[in-house]
Amino acid sequence: DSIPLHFTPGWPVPNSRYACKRRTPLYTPNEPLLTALAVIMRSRELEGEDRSALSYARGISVLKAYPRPITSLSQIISLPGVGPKITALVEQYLLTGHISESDILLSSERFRALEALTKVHSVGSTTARALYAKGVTDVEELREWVGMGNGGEVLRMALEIHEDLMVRCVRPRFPSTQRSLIKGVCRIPRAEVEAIARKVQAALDVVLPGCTHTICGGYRRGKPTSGDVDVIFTTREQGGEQGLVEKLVNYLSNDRFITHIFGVMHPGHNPFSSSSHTRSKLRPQHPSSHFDTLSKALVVCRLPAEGTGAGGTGLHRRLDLICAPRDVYWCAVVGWSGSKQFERDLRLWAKQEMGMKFDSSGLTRLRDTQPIYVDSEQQVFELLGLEYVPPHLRNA
Ligand code: TTP
Ligand code: MN
Ligand code: MN
Ligand code: MN
Repeated sequence: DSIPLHFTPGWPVPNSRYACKRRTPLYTPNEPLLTALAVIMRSRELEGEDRSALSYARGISVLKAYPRPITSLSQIISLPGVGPKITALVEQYLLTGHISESDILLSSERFRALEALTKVHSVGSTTARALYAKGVTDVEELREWVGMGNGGEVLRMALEIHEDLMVRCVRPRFPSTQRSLIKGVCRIPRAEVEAIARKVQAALDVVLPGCTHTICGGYRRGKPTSGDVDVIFTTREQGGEQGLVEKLVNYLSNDRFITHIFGVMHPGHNPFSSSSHTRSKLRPQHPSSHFDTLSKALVVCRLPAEGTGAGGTGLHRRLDLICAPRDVYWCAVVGWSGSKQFERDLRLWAKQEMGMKFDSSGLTRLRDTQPIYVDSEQQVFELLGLEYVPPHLRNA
């Protein structure tokens, strides 16, 4: 791979409050500082303090686009999105090498519990807080709670494969003292992401010839490892996608590649019909499943470790399969490539500056809800009045 992942000499200082107007490579020279700030942001998310969390997310994202080591407050004081709170925290960090609130959070029982519980698929921060209030403070206690007949099918499944998804590896960017806490999901190396996508494409070739796909998410932004695999696919003919997600999931389940199905959804189809309404009330949905109206399946897959030579490891892996109609395919690709902050600001920019609505299910004019069809990724940026930003510079 030759994707450039670092700042290069002469890189400009970020000057826009919109992440989609900035260029942000994967690696920052200010990693320890940004990690400490991210702990506070995460705590705000876990506590449901969404406005505060978003404000941290914005400030951290702007600092992530700062191309040099931050050694003095004067470097950051006039950056957009960096307010007095973050400035004070950076000041503390520059003086002491620590941010005390982060250190306190990292050793707080509540933060650790909420963080551990939300690592279980389908457990969002609201659920985690409710569980904590009932005395459930780790995944083992969650198992016991579910064993007593609580929770639904998705949670039961999520616990079943939790250990597989959470094996003993550790996110390397956290210092060793924090390792026992922040055990991330076992990340997926690029070669395995590619092997999983090949398997999906081979299945598409059988169930509906002519389909194409793009691997999106962190993989597309150049990350060496991914938390899951995000495969966006479309058909050769416009309108050919009816029933395709089901066919694909059936095929791959019969093939014993898909091992668990967290959900298959069509949020854009009859959103107000009584049946789909009832269904979404009964079944907990992945918190991220409704940020667009595309048909999708959130599943777990597994490529055997030996014999096939296909690049598998035998580990269970999370896989998102997203089906986009031909005419919104490139919107879907942009919308699922991230980063989360880049996507937030694309939507905000479209609305505030262009009078348009953008998300991964399409681009529309707000004034008359007229859909705008696109046939390349570059065109999405053009229509939004933005300079093209390649995926590896969208790590905002
Ligand atoms: P994710 O797979 O959740 O994130 P990721 O691929 O960036 O990182 P990871 O390696 O941990 O999987 O989501 C895929 C993309 O979908 C994400 O990059 C941006 C978009 N997205 C949003 O726009 N909003 C959201 O709330 C989520 C969860 C994702
Ligand atoms: Mn979760
Ligand atoms: Mn992903
Ligand atoms: Mn995903």
